[in-house]
Amino acid sequence: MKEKIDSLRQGFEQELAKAASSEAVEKLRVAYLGRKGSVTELLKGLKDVGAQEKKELGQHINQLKKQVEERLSQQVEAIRAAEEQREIDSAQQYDVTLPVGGALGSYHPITVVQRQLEEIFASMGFIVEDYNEIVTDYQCFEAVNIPKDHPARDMQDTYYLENGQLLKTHTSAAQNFILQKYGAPVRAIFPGRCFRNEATDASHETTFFQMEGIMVDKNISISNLIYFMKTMLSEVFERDVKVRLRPGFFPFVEPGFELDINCLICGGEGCSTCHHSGWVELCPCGMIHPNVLKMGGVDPEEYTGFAFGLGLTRLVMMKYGVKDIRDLNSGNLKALSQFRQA
Ligand code: FA5
Repeated sequence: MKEKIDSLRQGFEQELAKAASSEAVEKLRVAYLGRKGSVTELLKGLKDVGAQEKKELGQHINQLKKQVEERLSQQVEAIRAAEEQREIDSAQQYDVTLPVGGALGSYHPITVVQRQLEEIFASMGFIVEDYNEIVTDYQCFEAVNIPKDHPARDMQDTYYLENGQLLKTHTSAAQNFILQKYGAPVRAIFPGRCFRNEATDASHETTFFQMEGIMVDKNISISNLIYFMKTMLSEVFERDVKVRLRPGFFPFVEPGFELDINCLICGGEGCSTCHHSGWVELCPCGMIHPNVLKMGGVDPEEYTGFAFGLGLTRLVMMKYGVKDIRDLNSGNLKALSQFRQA
């Protein structure tokens, strides 16, 4: 039996040297260590030998078994390492020290305009705040006076997460946070990405940017709101643009307005961007509802304020004459490189 063990060991090593894939190694494992494998059969054969011999042979067979197990896992590891090396060798090699050639990167036009707006508002004493994209139902709706089952929720088809949180549908979701953080008086803008389950068209995307602003102080009125909106638009467009203010309903402002801009794609004649109306909804706004101030920890008897929710992506479309909002989200470098700043 001793010779049998030695010849099995030799045979195993020869076969292992030829096993070049993990499947071949697995076959070998079954052939030697499986239920009917050669080593297992040897162990079974021990029952037919005497007690003294059994002890000695048992030790030899167990040594062989251990050796086979170790060699098999060594072979698996060697095959894996060789595969990894092959992948590395075949991957494209980059020399990171080479100077940049070809296309230069540039800021996205939305980032360019957002930064411009941040500078404009900062120069008028506004803080610039950042806020989460995943928010709670309370932040997005209840804290801005849209209780559960309020019909206003239907206007914002919302992506809910399994844990009950949601992708923010509007930057107003940060109003409560800002009021709680700074109290009154406060002037703040907070740009951010918003998400809605929209049917997309030339002026609607499922992912778009807004820039919210609030100003809360003693004696703030609609005149202040109009002043800041006018200043912002004339700074961004660097020319006179026609706007109109009409009543608009949002549960978190009272009174509320829709600020529309004369469509700069068609000059007001009507096109697919403005849905053939000549006007583009750009910046709803209004005087902050007392309930919103209260929930933000601000006394509405003492303070008033305005809020606006600028459609930043649409503003970019108007500023640069982009007819279709989808071009801005496409990641199409040919389209986006046109906005590269010198
Ligand atoms: C709101 O989101 C309110 N939170 C705005 C607000 C803030 C009102 C503060 C009053 C006070 P609305 O759903 O209308 O309102 O969106 C505001 C702006 O975001 C729109 O005028 C439009 O310019 C832009 N917008 C809305 N939905 C989309 C969309 N799917 N794609 C691109 N832009 C959009």
